[in-house]
Amino acid sequence: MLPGCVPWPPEEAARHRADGYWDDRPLGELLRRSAAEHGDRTAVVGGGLRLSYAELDARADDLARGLLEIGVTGGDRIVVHLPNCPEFVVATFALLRIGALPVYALPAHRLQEVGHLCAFSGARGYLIADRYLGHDYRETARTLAARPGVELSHILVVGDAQEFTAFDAVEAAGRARRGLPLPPDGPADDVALFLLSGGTTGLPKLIPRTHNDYGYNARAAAEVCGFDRETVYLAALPAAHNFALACPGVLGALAVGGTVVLPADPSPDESLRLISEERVTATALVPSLLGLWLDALEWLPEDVSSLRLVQVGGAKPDAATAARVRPVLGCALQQVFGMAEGLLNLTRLDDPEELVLATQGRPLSAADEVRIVDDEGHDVPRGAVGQLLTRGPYTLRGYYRLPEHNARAFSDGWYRTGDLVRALPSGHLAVEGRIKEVINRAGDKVSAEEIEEQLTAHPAVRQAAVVGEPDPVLGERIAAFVVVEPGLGCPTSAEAGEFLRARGLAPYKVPDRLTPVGSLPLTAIGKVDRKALLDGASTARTAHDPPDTPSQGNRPRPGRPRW
Ligand code: OOB
Repeated sequence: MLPGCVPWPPEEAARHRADGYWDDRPLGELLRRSAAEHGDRTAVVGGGLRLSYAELDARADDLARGLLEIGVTGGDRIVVHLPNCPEFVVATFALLRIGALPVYALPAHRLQEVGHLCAFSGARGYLIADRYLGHDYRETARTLAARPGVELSHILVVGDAQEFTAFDAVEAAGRARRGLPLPPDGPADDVALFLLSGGTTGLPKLIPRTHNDYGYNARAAAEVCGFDRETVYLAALPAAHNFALACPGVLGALAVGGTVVLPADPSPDESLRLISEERVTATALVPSLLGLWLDALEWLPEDVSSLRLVQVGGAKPDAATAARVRPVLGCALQQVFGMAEGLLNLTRLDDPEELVLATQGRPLSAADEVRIVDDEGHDVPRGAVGQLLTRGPYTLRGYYRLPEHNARAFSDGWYRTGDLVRALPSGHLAVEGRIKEVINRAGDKVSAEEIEEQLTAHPAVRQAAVVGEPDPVLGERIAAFVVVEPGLGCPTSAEAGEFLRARGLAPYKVPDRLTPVGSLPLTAIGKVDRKALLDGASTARTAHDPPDTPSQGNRPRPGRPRW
């Protein structure tokens, strides 16, 4: 096991093998098997390309050999910062095949997040697109490369590489070495890749996912969703996120010989166009994006009759939006309550409609263990709300290199999710809230602590507290309360946003609203009382942000969601 990662206890690992959950096959082989079986079928469509399984498999091998040639080796961490494009898939399998570990950054991440990921993971490589949605990733790479503590030996660029290494050139070098053997696979219970946590602490934590656990995750999710070689999966959300990567997502579709369609941008127009052109059968959305699709379909003439399944997750959809899926999209809705840490809950295709509409699903695996506990850690009576704890064959046993945090977040292998849920007699869970200090803004998880730290870096801000307040479109929006340094003026929302973006913070983390306060309310034990701030905010809003004032900040406009 890679140092800094926590393995499953040997007896549990043995049980997961004996019960058939772990198959001891490396993830890089998933594509090899599908290529052997479905070589001529289309694996990936995107970026103007249409790759068969045989082509995709060969490109992954070429890149693997090219990476070895430039000195990338097993165990190296490579931060993958790509939008949804065929190169994302090629790179994923190439890295897996040489035992290098992808660390998946989201396309919206900027210098702050990527700087942390590179330094914390000890990354040797950074893989980017040249530009995407107006952002030049080479500028980020340039700044990063000059930073102390970041040791990037390889910066690879898809597109115009400028002074960096061209992805295409590395692949071409590998193509010239076709036939040379690739290194033998490592043990399948070792780490295959890193996902990012939704963020309860200041900066994203790294979640090690092993070949065995992630392979099972993708295969089992594909089975529950009825994926097969006829499946055409549209990755409308970033493939770097667990939902679109393996729940069942890109990996689940490729495992069964289906086709993965990668849109050029996340707008509903592009996705809906592709659904009609490629006869897409399944996709995954966050509730806010689903809302945009449903609205867009009122005026876009696209034919979505090929759709069989729309998964909705990442945040809880409101009942009215969930109920519109079948009449407007003409397909089944599936609610998915998942987390990069592991546990996936899904409604089943044959569940009664009331469970599909009103719950966030039940655990994927018969081997998933869930407990719902009160503040003292005692199991609540059936049907009562409590914190969800879980362990199982694909839920992590510890974050990467965070022993102190792990001591709090886990007990006896149980992961404390920070989510408040209620169980129905059927075993389905309804998400009722959360105790972790995370804002779920349109499915993007934002750590309150991280934004507070960033805001206090502003010279005029002495203290800051950040809370999520209800928003009809985003689910929650980011409200910041700041205590200003005596004698200095409070920055406006727009100025604070400008300041944070200039510091390299991902745009989706910029507060939607900023309110100056004389002091921060405290709880009895002296913590910032976020509930009091929220309650006060509903009154304060009339004073600072009348409802007819267009919202400052970064509310996504229809047609340009952040995901
Ligand atoms: C997914 O993963 P993450 O890691 O970005 O976020 C996990 C957190 C959960 O702990 C929960 O707080 C929230 O996001 N969440 C939901 C939800 N799905 C996730 N809250 C309410 N209702 C839901 N349906 O978000 C994720 C990973 C895999 C599949 C789907 C979503």
